[in-house]
Amino acid sequence: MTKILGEQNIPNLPWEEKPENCPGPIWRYSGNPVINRHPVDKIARIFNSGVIYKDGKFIGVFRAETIASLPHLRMGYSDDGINWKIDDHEINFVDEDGKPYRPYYAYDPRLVKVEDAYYIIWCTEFYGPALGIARTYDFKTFVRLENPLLPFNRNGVLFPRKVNGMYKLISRVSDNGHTPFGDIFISESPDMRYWGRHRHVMEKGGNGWWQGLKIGGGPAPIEIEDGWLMFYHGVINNCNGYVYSIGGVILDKDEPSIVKYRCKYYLMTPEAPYEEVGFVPNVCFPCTSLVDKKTGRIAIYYGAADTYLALAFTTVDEVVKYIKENHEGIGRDADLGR
Ligand code: BMA
Repeated sequence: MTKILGEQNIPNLPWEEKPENCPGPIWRYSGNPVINRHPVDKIARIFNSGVIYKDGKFIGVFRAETIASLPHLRMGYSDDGINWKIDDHEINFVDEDGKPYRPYYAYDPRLVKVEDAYYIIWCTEFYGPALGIARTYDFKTFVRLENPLLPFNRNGVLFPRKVNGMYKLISRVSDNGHTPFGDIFISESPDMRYWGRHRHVMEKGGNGWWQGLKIGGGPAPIEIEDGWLMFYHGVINNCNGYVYSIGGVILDKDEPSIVKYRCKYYLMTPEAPYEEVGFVPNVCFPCTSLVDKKTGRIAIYYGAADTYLALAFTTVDEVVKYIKENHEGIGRDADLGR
């Protein structure tokens, strides 16, 4: 089995074996969607969301959209990662000086444990879309830190540990709207406050068209013996609009701005009815991958059609093999990117 570093044992990770007729390396949970429309009073949809395993249970930081279509973050709790009890209120942040802080909007949260703290990184309003970041130790007090990067920016993802003594943050430079471009960049910080040494990680494009318009980070990278296994989203623009698929890449362990292997095929693309039909059709948007270190099983939580939270499965062995066997070097991906 591919050696997995830095992850935990999750004996109750949601899981189903691969069905026989599955064409790709990722398969959908047969009970999808995990969270359906109108899960809580005055909430129309929950989709692109962060999930973490803590003390034998699952904690979610959800992208929830009100019935006025305003996105905000709210928490949920689950014993099995499938049945969720969702808060009836949004997360209340405080600033570092203890004053209440309420982002005008907040969406696409990633939830990452780094050292003994849990970080939420989301898209926030900062004279345009930019990355917001907050820290919690207990999921009761959420301290919003100052925005790490300049606008316009989205899809911020922290690495789960320091690399060469520095915290690492993936991001995707964007515009003020639905961004018809975008590559993945990485920045580093000694203290989660000052971010610099920005480098280019990987570019849109390649021989196939599925990631030809833009790409963006997904769940926090998983540390394996070959480097950092990372799922991301790739977007094609067709006659009906954008289509979001899930891609896979392995970044260099010590210098993650270098791509080692990148899969030329998508790992999963909208094909199920709940991915093809919804508030925004044809979207698979992964924000979480939970790994059971003992078995190598991976559960991926992804937003489906900007309407549902859905779940898919793979194993570290299967997906790493697939990425390596179908590697495509794209543009200057293998460079340091500075
Ligand atoms: C992106 C983000 C995501 C969303 C996707 C598809 O720009 O806003 O939250 O899932 O578009 O609408």
